[in-house]
Amino acid sequence: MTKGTNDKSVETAAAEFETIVGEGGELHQLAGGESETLTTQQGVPVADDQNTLRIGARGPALLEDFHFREKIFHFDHERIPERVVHARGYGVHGTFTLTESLEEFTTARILTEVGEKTPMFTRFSTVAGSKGSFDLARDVRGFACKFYTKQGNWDLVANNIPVFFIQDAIKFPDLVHAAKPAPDRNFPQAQTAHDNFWDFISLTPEAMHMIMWTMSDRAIPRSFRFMEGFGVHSFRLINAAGKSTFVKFHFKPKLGLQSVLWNEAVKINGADPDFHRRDLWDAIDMGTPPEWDFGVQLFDDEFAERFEFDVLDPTKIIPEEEVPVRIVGSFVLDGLVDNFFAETEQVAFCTQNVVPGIGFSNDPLLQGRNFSYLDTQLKRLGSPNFTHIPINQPRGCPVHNFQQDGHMAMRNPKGRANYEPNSWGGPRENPDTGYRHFPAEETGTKVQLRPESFADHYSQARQFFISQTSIEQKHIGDALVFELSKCARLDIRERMVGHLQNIDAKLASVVATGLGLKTMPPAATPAREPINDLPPSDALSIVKRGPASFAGRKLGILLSDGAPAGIVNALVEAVEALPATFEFVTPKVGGVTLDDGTLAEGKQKIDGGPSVLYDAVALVLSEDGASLLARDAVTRDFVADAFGHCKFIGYNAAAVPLLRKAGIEEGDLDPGMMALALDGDGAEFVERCGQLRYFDRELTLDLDAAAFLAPAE
Ligand code: HDE
Repeated sequence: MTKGTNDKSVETAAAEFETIVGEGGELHQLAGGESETLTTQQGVPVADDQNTLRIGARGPALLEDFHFREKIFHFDHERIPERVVHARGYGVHGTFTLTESLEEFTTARILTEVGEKTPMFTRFSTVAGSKGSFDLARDVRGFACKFYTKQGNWDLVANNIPVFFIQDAIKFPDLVHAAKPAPDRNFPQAQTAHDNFWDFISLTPEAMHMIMWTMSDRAIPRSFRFMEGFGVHSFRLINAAGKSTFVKFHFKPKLGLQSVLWNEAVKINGADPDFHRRDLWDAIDMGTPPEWDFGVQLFDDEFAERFEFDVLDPTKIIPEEEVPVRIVGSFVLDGLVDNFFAETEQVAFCTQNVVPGIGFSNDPLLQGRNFSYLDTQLKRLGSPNFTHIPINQPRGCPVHNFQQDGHMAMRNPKGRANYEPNSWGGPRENPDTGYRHFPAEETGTKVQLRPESFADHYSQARQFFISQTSIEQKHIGDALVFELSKCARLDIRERMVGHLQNIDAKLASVVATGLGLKTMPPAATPAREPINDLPPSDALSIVKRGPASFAGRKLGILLSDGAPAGIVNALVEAVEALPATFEFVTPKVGGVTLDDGTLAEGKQKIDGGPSVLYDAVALVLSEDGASLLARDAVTRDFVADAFGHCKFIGYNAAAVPLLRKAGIEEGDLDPGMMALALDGDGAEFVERCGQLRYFDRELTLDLDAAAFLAPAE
């Protein structure tokens, strides 16, 4: 740390001040309530930050006011271009630990040194929305990781879905243009439920597998903490003997998988547009940081030859049942950023950032990405020296080279020589430890041609669909009906149903019925006949990989004055033991007085704490409280939504009138509803909440379920 100004002569409200400039150039606050003296960027103490310099109290401003000029100048230039995709993101720090060595396959130290801890930074994101869009858009989530290894930075720029929409990078601008707001009207924002997107998709059969994923609940995750991550492409691991093994990377959340319902997502976006980032912040802040297992699927050329699909095709997975995911490490994300802009906004990922022992396959999408990421950073961060920004600097190893100058250079090489080889000294290449590209043999003619082995567009889409539980299949159907109902053009809707017929007859018929199509459109002509008997894979279902308990989730406890303290305490105790969290939702944020006289402080006033913010709810009321709240429309919505979203609902006897006013009659009570009569019921209720939701309820509540429940034609 170097000290900046320290001038005690200026008369300010706080006499003590000190500006401490850290090594990274950051300004620090003084601890302990002392205030620093405000200074200009030049370090000059500021005497008045409330009024500009002018002639007379009501006169014109003076150019001489350098502090005002500098302050406004800097403010005017605060914005940088947002990312062209993945603009809305949230980054946190963490640590990767290796538990099993992959020395047999790679020289990458991060994958060979068991027990070694590697610092990392992860940025989660949505793809289509702008920086200020809402968190629960139906969208792919970015899961980009930068590992600061001892051999340099390794970026694994992953998503929460293991396949992609397109097979060739040249289609990326078209895909993104089609998904983002239309160029004339500049809407809709952060959603794919519009003509342009489905127009492009319906004309792009290779997208069908990805569409199954994005229409599934994977695209509306409950939290970043409950998501898987996938490197998508086949990469290479290269060992000391120069042998290459193909690899696909996987992250598996220790909390299990979980998503919300679509109707819930829509409402969360209104109630808390920052739902995901707040959730991550809170989890880390409360000392319950999320963790993931880190796994690899390893396979060789021989497997690649015999696998039904091309391992270079990014619209295909390799089912875990065929090549198991080998867990070789884990990572915990437990560090909040000090400053969002400095870290999350300025972090620059690049698929080409690999370390010795890790290499690329010929996946055409990966090859295109390798070009795009470096390019985009220059536009966004404005200088080739973005690697000098602290969040992008390697941490585990030194950096020595003769790259110099350019805008904002922070790190020019010292000494006389700025070239190599030279006779003055300085860094030289190292054939032993330096990065070596895998010497793959390639021959052929220059062509612009999609390989024949990429021609199957429906088989894995079907495999994904049949791997889902029936409620998840219903959600896929619902999502397609919702999205396509927002398309004004009938031909687009029909074209999509034509594709669905090649995936699953039942799905096609449910969607056709849901769209009110009078006749079934003709099936799309497949480029290659689909394989219809791929076995289902349990790994593809969220419900089958759901959480084992309520740990990491949140209970909303609705309280009124006079609510029984015994039941409340039992719930709180059961939740905290997991650990999970709870919030008291009260008529006024000041809280309520329980029947034992204790004050239960409200975290949310009922109007700002709808049940969509919680994984499960408990209604613990006094008789007076229940009859009062039963008159309140917002409170009724709280209950009706929790019921409609298949949540587990605990209630004490006094709360029954509120249930009735929310439309829940005696006959509607199901195993997802639990009476809390005794103090001990709290633990049993929280145990029951360990299941994701009581999904059976959905079939009785949704008119569209009729088409879904009908036998296939
Ligand atoms: Fe990206 N992508 N992408 N992408 N991508 C970007 O880079 C691109 C693709 C992914 O939090 C951009 O720095 C092309 C697949 C994530 O900062 C840009 C293609 C996957 C992030 C870019 C793809 C991803 C990006 C925009 C097709 C999953 C956010 C800003 C060939 C494996 C990184 C930036 C962050 C960001 C290009 C396809 C993941 C423009 C050309 C497949 C997680 O460079």
